[in-house]
Amino acid sequence: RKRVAVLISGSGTNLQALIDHTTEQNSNSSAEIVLVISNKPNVQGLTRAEKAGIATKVISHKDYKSRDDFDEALHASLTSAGIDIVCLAGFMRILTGGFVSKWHGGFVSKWHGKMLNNHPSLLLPHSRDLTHVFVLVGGFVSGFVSKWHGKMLNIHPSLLPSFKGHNAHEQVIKANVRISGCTVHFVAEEVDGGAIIVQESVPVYHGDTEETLAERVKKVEHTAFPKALELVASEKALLNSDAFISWR
Ligand code: 3YE
Repeated sequence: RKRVAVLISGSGTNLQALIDHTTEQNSNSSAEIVLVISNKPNVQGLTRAEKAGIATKVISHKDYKSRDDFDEALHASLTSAGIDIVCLAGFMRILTGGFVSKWHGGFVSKWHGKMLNNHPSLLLPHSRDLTHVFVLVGGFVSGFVSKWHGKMLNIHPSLLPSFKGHNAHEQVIKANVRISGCTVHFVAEEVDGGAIIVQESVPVYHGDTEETLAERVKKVEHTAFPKALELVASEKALLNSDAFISWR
């Protein structure tokens, strides 16, 4: 079973759905939640984790002087706990490109500076193709592949790519659309911009408020997130280096 960490900032209702799904008897889940990290102390999600016997940790962004430092502390905790997959469940921090995405540094390969190459001194006409091949293994060579590329999921309360950002329900109501829902996607550098794994829709009713809509969307979040985690943990949805998903 894949070792999963869930990152939260609040009440942890999606965390609870993930806990229920992975611990349900006969669920045969490919995932096991072993760590819950909150960037805020004393939130209800931490209590939910404790009740389920899951290790918890508070890493407050306020204790770090830069985003890179905060993300590095997250990375260190996730790595030392042997985490395979990270779920952002109501986690409200924007993560740095170095932490989440493919072509940015931050965590340098073991082999960076330790590998010698006998480069042909004559540049042949087709050497551009050779360069391309070289770029494909660039992650191994230069370490410009985050460990978390394709291993980190986020849930967003709208049908992406519409209504990105923190106030999705407000945007949905203002736009007068009649359908909304939720999206679970891989985390890429662009916030709410990564490849989509699962979406579920709900109607938007005349007279809906942010609260009534949020409540309806929450219900489908609680089925969509476990479904997406299962697809990733069982390797049925694999994120390629080109940021598209291969489905098996
Ligand atoms: N980071 C990247 N890509 C993603 N974080 C989340 C998803 C996701 C990601 O796809 N690179 C709202 C964040 C939006 C916001 O403005 N946050 C502030 C802090 C606000 C606070 O602490 O309450 C900030 O400066 O980070 C997770 C969802 C992010 C939601």
